[in-house]
Formats: sequence, structure tokens, C-alpha cells
Amino acid sequence: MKKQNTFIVSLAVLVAVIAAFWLLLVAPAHTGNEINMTRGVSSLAETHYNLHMIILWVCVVIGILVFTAMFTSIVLHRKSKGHEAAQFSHSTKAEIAWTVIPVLILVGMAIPGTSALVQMESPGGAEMTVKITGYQWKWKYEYLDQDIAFMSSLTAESNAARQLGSNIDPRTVENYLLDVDNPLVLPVGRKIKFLITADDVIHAWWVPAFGWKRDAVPGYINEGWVEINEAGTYRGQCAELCGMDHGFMPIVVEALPADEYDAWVSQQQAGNTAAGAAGN
Ligand SMILES: [Cu+2]
Repeated sequence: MKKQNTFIVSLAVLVAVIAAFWLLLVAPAHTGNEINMTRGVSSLAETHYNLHMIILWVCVVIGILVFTAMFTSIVLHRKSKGHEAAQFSHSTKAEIAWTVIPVLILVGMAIPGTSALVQMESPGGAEMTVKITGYQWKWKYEYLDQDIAFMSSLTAESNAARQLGSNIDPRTVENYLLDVDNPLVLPVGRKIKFLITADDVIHAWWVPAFGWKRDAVPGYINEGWVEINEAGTYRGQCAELCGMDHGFMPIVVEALPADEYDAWVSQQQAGNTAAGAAGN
């Protein structure tokens, strides 16, 4: 009988371990749906993902140990089998153990956590700086080293479809409410520093794939940085309730390989010069 009970507990633990592995690592490959946290595309997002995995596995191991002990006690040492509860009321050894062990675990988790925080707040060594200003309800991007500046607002298609009585089915609009007229164009593989502020109320600049968001506060300049690993289009939104049209100020970042980005910069600067000459 005892053997059978041990077998049941071992089986339950094994099933729990397999389920945890499957949900986290195997299921996404089969279903195409990430159950786990998404990986993002920047070096910071990678750091956050790795930190998340370390903490997650610490939690999984603790969970397995605690539940194994609990179910083993419930099943194997139950009263109906003649087991009696211990009568002691104090154990110095147990108290030391359940103080020291959690402290060691917390310190162990704080080390990679602190290093990630320091990395987040270290925009030094950036190769270029972009100033981002939030307005109700659009974004302004200024490339401080390249003399390029433009506004980025919701596309006309999304804007038309969102109006009451427009009779446009939003489902027919591609990237409805997530598309802008002028995306922020950035190079891949270069460290880019952001200076983030706002002109009217508090906004927040957030592109989930970059792994962070930052408030845009009038009168303050917040810093952030990104080093994008993969070319592509990344979307985000204002993440601070900033007013009536808060939901209509999306963010689109076009990440280009460095040479294509340089070509884009030259093209923009040529456009600026031409516009300047026409203005004169
Ligand atoms: Cu906003």
C-alpha cells in the first residue's frame, strides 16, 4: 500500500513538472501562441526576458518542492493511516532555516535584478539621440544629431474609421489605430538615446518589443535607450491616460539596417535643404 502511495505522489510531481515545461517551452512552438513572456527585439528586452526566466524557474523549483512536501504529507502521513501529529511547539532549527533560505534566494534573485536595473538606466555611449515630445494627441520626433524633425500622428484611414457614423468597418482598416503617417525610423545595431518629454499633459512612450516604457512629463526630460537587434516594424501606443483621444496616438518604429538608415537620413536632409531653399 505504501509503495502505491509513493507512486501516486511521484506521478503527480512528474506530471506537474512536465506540464510546466510543456506550457513554457514546447506549447508556443506547436500552437504559435507565446504563453510565456514575449522576447522583444532590443538588448534590454533580452535582459528582461532572461531575468524573467531565471525568476520563473526559481519559482517553479520552489513550487515543486513545496507542493511535493505538502502532498507527500497529506497522502502518506494521513491520520487514517495511523500517523499522529508531532507535539513540539518551537524549533529553533526550523526558524533559522526558513529565515536563512528565503534570504539567500532573495539575494540570489536581486543580483541579476539589480544589474538589469542599472543597465536600463545607462544610456551612456549612445551613438545618436532622439528627442520625443508627447502632444495631445500625437508625437514629435527630433533627431538631435541629424537635424531631422517631424510629427507622427494617427493615419487618416484609422482616424476616419473611428469617427461615429463614419460607416467604415474598422476591420477593413489595416493596423486600425496602430498606424501613423510618419513612423520613427531607427537603425538596427546602434545604441540610441531618447530624451522624452511632453508639451501639455503626461503621456508615456511605449513600444512593447523594446522592453520598457517611459513617462513623458511636461517640464521634465526622462531618458531611455534602445539597441534594436532585428529590422522590422514595431508598434506601440501612448501608455498614460492623457485625455479624450488617448487611444488615438499610436507609435510606429521602423527599424532599418544601418546602411538603409543612413540612406534615409541623407534623403531626409536633402529634403530639408530643398524645403529650406524653396522657403528662401
Ligand atoms: Cu498620450
